[in-house]
Amino acid sequence: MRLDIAHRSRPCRGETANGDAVWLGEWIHRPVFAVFDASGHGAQAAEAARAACGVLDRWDGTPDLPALAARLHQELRGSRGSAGLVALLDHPEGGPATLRGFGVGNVELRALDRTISALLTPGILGVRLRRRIHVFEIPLQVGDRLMAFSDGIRGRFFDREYHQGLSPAALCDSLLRDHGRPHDDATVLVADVLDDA
Ligand SMILES: [Mn+2]
Repeated sequence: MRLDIAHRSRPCRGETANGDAVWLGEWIHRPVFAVFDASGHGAQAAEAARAACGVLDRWDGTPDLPALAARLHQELRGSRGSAGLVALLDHPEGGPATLRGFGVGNVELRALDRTISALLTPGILGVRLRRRIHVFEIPLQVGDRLMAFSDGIRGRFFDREYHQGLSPAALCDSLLRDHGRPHDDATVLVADVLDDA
């Protein structure tokens, strides 16, 4: 099982610096994606989002999500702070595939045509975070479509009609065009779950 991922991000109207950011990587053969939405917008927000991505760049790949959340919280101290969602595809040999992750603050994760329970933890990385974060585990099937987005994307776009014929990249473009709020940085990441073949 693998993920076909596309993402788009743009700053709010009147800004060149983007306080949202996407990070993609691989930890010990597990694909990982993250979306950050730093508080506010502009240069300081962009700095916080960059700092969050830097933490992931330096992470050694240990799939310990509470430890990663704690590290993000610690390293973002003194910055504007950031909402963030981090998720990885766990696919043990012969076992079921699972998307495992956490979200702090307002970065949502939804699936097309099915309800998933990607429960978020309230707080702001770098500003306030409860001791126990919620780690979600979502069983995945080939054909699933996942969407992670910052609060600069709003609206109802979870019915199949809207998605008809759209690749992950085309869907990202459509969502920014149709559902992006002009006065907030906006980011969307789409991941289709595909067979290895
Ligand atoms: Mn935002």
